[in-house]
Amino acid sequence: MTIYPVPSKWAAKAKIDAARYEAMYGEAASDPDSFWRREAQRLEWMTPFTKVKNTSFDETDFGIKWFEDGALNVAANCIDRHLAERADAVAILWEGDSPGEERRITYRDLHEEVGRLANALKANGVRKGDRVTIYLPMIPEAAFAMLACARIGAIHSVVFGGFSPDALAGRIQDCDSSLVITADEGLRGGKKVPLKTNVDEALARCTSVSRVLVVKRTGGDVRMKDGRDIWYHDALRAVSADCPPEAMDAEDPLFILYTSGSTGKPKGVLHTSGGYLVWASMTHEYVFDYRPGDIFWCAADVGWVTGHTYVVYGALANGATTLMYEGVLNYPDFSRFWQIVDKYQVDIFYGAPTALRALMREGDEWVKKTSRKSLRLLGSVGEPINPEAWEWYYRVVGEERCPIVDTWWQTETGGTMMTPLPGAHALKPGAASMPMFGVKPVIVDAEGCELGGATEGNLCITDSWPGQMRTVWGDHERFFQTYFSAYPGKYFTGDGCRRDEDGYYWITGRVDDVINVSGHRMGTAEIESALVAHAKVAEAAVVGYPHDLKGQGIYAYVTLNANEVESAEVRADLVQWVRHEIGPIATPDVIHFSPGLPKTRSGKIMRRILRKIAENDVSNLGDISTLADPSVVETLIASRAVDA
Ligand code: 6R9
Repeated sequence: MTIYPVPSKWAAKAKIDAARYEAMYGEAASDPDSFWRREAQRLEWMTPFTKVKNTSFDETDFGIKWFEDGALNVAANCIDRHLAERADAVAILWEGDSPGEERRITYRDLHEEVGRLANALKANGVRKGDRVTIYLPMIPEAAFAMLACARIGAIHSVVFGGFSPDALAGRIQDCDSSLVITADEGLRGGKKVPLKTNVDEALARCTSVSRVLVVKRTGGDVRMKDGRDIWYHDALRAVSADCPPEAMDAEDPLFILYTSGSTGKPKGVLHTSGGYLVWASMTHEYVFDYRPGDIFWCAADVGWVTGHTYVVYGALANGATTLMYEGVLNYPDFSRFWQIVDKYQVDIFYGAPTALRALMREGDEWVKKTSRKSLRLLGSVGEPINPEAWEWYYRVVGEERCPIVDTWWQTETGGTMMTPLPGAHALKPGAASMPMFGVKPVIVDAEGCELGGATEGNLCITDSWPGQMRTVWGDHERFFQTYFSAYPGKYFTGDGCRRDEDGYYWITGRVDDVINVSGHRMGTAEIESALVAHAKVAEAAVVGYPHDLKGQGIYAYVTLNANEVESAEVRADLVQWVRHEIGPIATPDVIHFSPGLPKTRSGKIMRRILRKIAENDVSNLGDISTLADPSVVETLIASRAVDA
């Protein structure tokens, strides 16, 4: 394996060099109060805090509070604070789905847009603490909506535009949103996404919603329900732009974001105001070595946490110019990303391995016909990056000039937890590398014993950091059970991890029943419950398997009801069904008809065996003697070739 030392230019100029990393890491670990008191000054507080850290992962006095007696407003920190110096600087650079469509929103514009929308929310009955669901494409209004909620202290829940009406309804119901902000249609790669129609379908099941604001994006024909639906531009016209920001306690909720876990329905991950914004701002600055004036492009959708923290909150808290792209990587062609980089002279590009693999497959010419000279730093997020994709990113996209920050983190962690810092750490392709300030990782074995030195096991974090989620919306007990009960006193990430002889961390992937498909996180249980909801399905078991492009693919074992016949039509129907139930991101790659599933005598499905068969690694299935009917395994192996 090649190791890339820190280039001397970076060591000399970066905000964080090796010595500074050691000093800051050390201080954050040994004296968190003084470290975080200082870092929190990057924000403007309406009421200064006196207490810094008040956290415990132990069951008896469990609780997570940061800066608890301080007050601030997140939107004011992302907008108003910058007006004195940067009112005319561009806050959001928006590139539409089709080349040639663009918008430039200055901080002054942003202040006006957000103030007006905040007043419109109030005029439509939204109060501090109320929940607002945002179901929008990647248009500036998505950022306006998030910030308008933050301005008045409403809690936003952004639902990715690719989710189905069913998935949307579940998320609206779970947090009892009173208002939904959507658009007539989204636009991705020239194709229309029927957002408003999806909302209509979802709301047939949601009683809590009394208002829907509809942004006109495509002008497509949509039905407006009298008394419930209002055009966004009409709502804004009716109110003033002057909306003083609400003073929020540091621990007041900022947003809920639903994410998949290993069991049950998606969890509403709750983030609060003070700690989250300190973490978002600090990591955005140090990880990307952000400098004022940089054009920063995080290619994630705001429907995911990466979009929350780096398209919106971290970038705007730092007064950056954040690029927001509505479209996809191959429209009109596979050069699009790099054309956008050239068009706006992007300095920092942050994307997902699955996108890089898709681009890599198309050949270097698409990249090479662009300049990319403006790029200084590249980032990766969402899933482990395979060394081959890393090398391609480094050599072809970055021309060996741009360090790559491979940032490991989770919806739950609020922002980057591990990464190499470009001025401090030599790069090892595929390694999440080193912990961020304040992050104390440990690797434990199945019994929870901490393992020292070069080792491999389950990744836990032993102490709180400001960006940590505070609870699962509506289910604090589930929060504790999910993350703190497996290894008492520690936060369990759900990821496997290796530490090498240099102390570098390598994320090996999920060790629970969560799979990562194209950087999208999904619970196998969710897909299973969608499958069994189909009239012809008796039972289903879903596992991940290695997929060249997606990282992991979705492999579904399906047992049909006794009177049903396995056929290509049923298979196609099941695939459509899941797409309809959850959304296209959950499309099964393989449906393997299985007359029986391998189960223990107590009826537990042996997923380990199903994973092996899906991976086509059947030479070593381990002990199958505990199965109720071991012959099921032979049948599955024999039928794999036919189905997969
Ligand atoms: C930010 C985000 C979290 C899961 C996480 C892990 C995987 C994310 C990674 C990575 C290896 C990286 N993951 N970044 N694995 N290297 N740089 O993606 O949040 O959607 O909640 O997913 O993604 O398995 O546990 P989220």
